[in-house]
Amino acid sequence: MNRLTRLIPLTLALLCFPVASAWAQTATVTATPGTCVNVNNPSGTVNWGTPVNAQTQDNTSTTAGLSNSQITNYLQCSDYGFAVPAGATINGITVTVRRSTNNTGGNPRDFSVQLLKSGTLQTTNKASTSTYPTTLTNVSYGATNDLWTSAWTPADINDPGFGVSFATQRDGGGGTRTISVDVISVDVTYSDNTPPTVSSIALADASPTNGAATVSWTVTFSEAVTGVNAADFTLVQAGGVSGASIATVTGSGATWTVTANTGSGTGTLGLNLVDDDSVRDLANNRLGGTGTGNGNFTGAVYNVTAAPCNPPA
Ligand SMILES: [Ca+2]
Ligand SMILES: [Ca+2]
Ligand SMILES: [Ca+2]
Repeated sequence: MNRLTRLIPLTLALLCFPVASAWAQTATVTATPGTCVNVNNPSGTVNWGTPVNAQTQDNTSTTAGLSNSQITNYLQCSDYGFAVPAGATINGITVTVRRSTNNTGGNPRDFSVQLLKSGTLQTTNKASTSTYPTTLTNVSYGATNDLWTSAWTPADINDPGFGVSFATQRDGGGGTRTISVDVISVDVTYSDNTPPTVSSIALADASPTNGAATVSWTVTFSEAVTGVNAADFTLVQAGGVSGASIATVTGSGATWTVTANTGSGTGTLGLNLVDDDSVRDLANNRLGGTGTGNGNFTGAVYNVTAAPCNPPA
């Protein structure tokens, strides 16, 4: 058998069996910090100006001016707002720093690139010896399978004290070099085999409805999901209510809002989620697990009433 004929049966086997479903589902989520501040670096002396400028990629940077062989204090960014689901396994962390120098003389470069766990500096330092370029450029540290020699739980990643500590140095003298950092973003890669579920479908408006033309429900899932739209819901009209219809479905992450026109008549109006497997978590697990119907949920019910008539003047 030549090599090609050996490969064909293997290729067909891979095409014919849904082996991927047996593998861990993974997701990579990206965030920018809610907080960036100066923190004392025992080896450094130079503060970062306007450190909040490192919170957003907008070509507006925090800057530090380094003369001779100076070292900066730590630019520490945290409060990334991650919402990695409980039960997930953290696989890797990638830090991306968008930085530049106004002049490459004296080799402006990293002093330290470290992670913060609950605000505590972790020991692994991924500083590079590469000279910064003169235009803002992204450089990444870590990988989708690199934990920086620490153990991480979803709670560690979601903690406001999770973040990055960054400092810069020069190797030589001559003039002052202005280092710029536009943003420090973080990617977290995790495995998640737990399907999302509906946690609640709650009334967002007053009941009885007292003549309201529209009412809304707040739909809360067990974790962030995508693929939520009007086709995932049915209205349950009872009593004398008729002609009700779903108007809008808005939201993101774990919290969504469904708004319906109340139609006409007096009675009750409920909202149910009907699982068609379109709703998935960020690791592509289907609502309630693979299969339609296993993620169904019966929501709260409004008493639909007309506004009371005003007494004659
Ligand atoms: Ca910026
Ligand atoms: Ca999940
Ligand atoms: Ca399902």
